Amino acid sequence: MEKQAVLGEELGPLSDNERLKRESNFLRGTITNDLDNEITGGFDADNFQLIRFHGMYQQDDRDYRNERAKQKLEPLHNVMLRARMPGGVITSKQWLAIDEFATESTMYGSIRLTTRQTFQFHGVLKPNIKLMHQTLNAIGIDSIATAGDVNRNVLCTSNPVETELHQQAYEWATKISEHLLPKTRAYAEIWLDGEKHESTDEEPILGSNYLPRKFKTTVVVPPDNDVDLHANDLNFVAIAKDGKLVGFNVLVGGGLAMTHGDTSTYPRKADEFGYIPLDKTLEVAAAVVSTQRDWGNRSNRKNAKTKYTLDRVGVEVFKQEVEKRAAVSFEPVQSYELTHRGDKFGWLEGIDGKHHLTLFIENGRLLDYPGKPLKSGVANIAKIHKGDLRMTANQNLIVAGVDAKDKEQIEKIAFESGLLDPATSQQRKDSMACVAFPTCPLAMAEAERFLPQFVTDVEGILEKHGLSKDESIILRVTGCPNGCGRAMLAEIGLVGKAPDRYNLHLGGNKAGTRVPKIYKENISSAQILQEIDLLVARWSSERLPEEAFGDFVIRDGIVEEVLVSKRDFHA
Ligand code: SRM
Ligand code: SF4
Repeated sequence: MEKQAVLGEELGPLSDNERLKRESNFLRGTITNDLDNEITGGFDADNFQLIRFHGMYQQDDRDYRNERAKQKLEPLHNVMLRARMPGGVITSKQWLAIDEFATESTMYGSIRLTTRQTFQFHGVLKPNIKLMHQTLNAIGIDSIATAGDVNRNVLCTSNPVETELHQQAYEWATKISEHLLPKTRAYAEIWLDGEKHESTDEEPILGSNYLPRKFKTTVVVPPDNDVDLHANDLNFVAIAKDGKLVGFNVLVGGGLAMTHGDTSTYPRKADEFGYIPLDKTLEVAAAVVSTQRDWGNRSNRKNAKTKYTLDRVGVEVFKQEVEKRAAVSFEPVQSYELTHRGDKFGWLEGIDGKHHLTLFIENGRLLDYPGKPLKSGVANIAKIHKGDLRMTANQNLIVAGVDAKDKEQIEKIAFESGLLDPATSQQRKDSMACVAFPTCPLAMAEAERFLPQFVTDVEGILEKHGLSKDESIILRVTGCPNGCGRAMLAEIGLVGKAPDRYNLHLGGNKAGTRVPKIYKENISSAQILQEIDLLVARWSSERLPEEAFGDFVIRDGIVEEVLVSKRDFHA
């Protein structure tokens, strides 16, 4: 490749992650040695990072960390696994197998649906790791590239059978995922005992040093923005003619993470590059990835994502490079509108006469709770369900493709296990949190465990100010500024700073096209509730007809609108 002034590896000394990728022999490292080492439950420094490219993170339960340290024991190392499920589609048979593995072979026994349309197992001890991969492989699931500096699980607007267009979009999400996958055989060799292929690997798209940082892709079917495209590096927005997919608008450079106190980091919306016909999709995907591969910052990982590359080199320059590499000219963006993000709960009939039941799963955590056996409920549905299941980017689950005659039985199981609860408010359905404590090593404040009671308190505030039960505010909590719960696209976003301390952001919109601005810094949950009480009182009495909370706080000048993320976000 011709040398560019903007090459990412020329921006300063390479980060240590670049060394370990280079020395890893295409992601193999010495993982197999560590697997055989029974003295520790963990992986050594480089392998600790390398297992991420195979879809796993080393963790320990933070509730017990101090206790074990006092007893002079090493932390109880285990791994979290994240599966690769483009578009979140999983069959009933696959579900029953993952349910059994979670029950029998994980410390927590749960299945956790994520904000990126897949599931995680938490608490897998070293002796069970190979068993886990082999169990998944036997049912056609892998965890390749669901973490690490690669293209992650490709999202697709949920409920693809609603129209033919959704089905086509889902097929593209799968194709893009396959196209951008690492080609190394390391995964099969290490976890599936595959044959060794010494130094035959080539990575034509990702490169031998893989990407500078994680990379995220979506396929979106407007007007639904359930996948929150502005959180993603690369987005394909479906454009249809007569109900058939003809091409995509391409948007590049979204991302939500930031670091407290570091103004060189910020959430950023994706930029519109233009429209492409369908047959250029894979070329454009590869060209965006390879441009970011070559130009992304390989010195400072805090500024390494595509959003920062775009701001460093300029959107036009990046776009022209993509055009050159993909041999395509972006046409003007075709008209589209994003209006909402929530899932459509309850039953929905598809074009093919099949029925789809969307279940609300609080925080995406499937476990058997006293009087609410949620996880068994889904397993019992899977035992009789002939269609498939779909995980949504809002951490919910769709029982898809149900025949009319099976509806009653499925609904009965859902009611009896607490998966369908008529008392669930719209506010709860529109609230979401990341995992945070006890498993996330980066958590600064509670999120998943904090959300249920917090929502109850917010429900009380809405009721007190006379808002109807159908009204809600998109409320998201994220235990640190990495933003996994996508608080940086919420109407009210809480970003963890320390135990029971959060930054309070206001002003996102229903469509997910506006980043909320900081309103109060480092306050307790009790103070946040007081603030919400005051704000909801004003919203309820002063708003325009149908005006959403996020729109009201901006119109009323309570916070300023974030127009250009970097400049306005920190101003
Ligand atoms: Fe995330 C790191 C959980 C979606 C931005 N994320 C983590 C880790 C793996 C912590 C770590 O690095 O050790 C968390 C594991 C917690 C646990 O115990 O399970 C974690 N992220 C999650 C999940 C499970 C949250 C959830 O409640 O569902 C989501 C899994 C998605 C998936 O299936 O692939 C998840 N993470 C997100 C999102 C939202 C999205 O993609 O739509 C974001 C913000 C969007 C973005 O990328 O800008 C996000 N996670 C991060 C970051 C910050 C990246 C950055 O640009 O700096 C980190 C930390 C890092 O990469 O250094 C992170
Ligand atoms: Fe962990 Fe922070 Fe992500 Fe929450 S936002 S899961 S606390 S990394």
